[in-house]
Amino acid sequence: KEDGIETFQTEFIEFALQQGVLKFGSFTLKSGRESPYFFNAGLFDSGAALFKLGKAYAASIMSSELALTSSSVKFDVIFGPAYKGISLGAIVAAALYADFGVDVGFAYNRKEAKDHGEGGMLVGASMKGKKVLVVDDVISAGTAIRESHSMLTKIEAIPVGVSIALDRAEKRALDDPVSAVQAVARDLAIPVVSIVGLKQLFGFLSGSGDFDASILEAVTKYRSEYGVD
Ligand code: OMP
Repeated sequence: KEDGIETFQTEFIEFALQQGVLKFGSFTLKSGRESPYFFNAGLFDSGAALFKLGKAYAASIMSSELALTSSSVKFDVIFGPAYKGISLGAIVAAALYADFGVDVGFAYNRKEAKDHGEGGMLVGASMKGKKVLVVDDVISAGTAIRESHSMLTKIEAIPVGVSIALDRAEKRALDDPVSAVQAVARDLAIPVVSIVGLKQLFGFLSGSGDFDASILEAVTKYRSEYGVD
């Protein structure tokens, strides 16, 4: 660990750059903001990449308050919201077992109800009355995660945390004192654990020497406009 960044975090940023998951340029976000960087988790698109990604999520979860001991956790089931969260939730559940001996349930939802077969919107482990960890890719404004939370509450599951790869550490509105992730944690009263946040990402970029001054400038500007430390 150096400069407040853990080894698994540095490795994760290097890995995301190498995979082309983390890109610099000009991107329009779901919120409408123009961002100088974008994290496209869909480009973790091979067996090796998914294997490493699962390990990075598992490491971040086990080094957070979501871990009870070094081989047990505070949740019973992982929920992966459709679509992207489905594969993420599955690899995280498998990596928790492989690397830490933690065996939790896994469930996901469909976007459309099925009218035949087993029916229903949910697949996998039952979540009613169970402590649930939501696994997703990125939080910007926090819209997607709030939707998952209200769905879980409706089916009487107990959401106890959120695990994401990247916390963009952005305010929802310019006069917000807190980031969207901090607002989610406060409003839903659950921890949000990320593999990395914009702060670590920025520290990595500025310390590396591999990036154009223009990239650093654009990220610095974006961070001072929308970011929260
Ligand atoms: P919020 O619902 O605003 O928190 O946005 C989260 C979603 O935005 C993610 O699940 C992605 O679909 C998308 N996104 C990324 O994947 N990567 C980014 O770097 C930024 C976004 C985004 O549009 O904000």
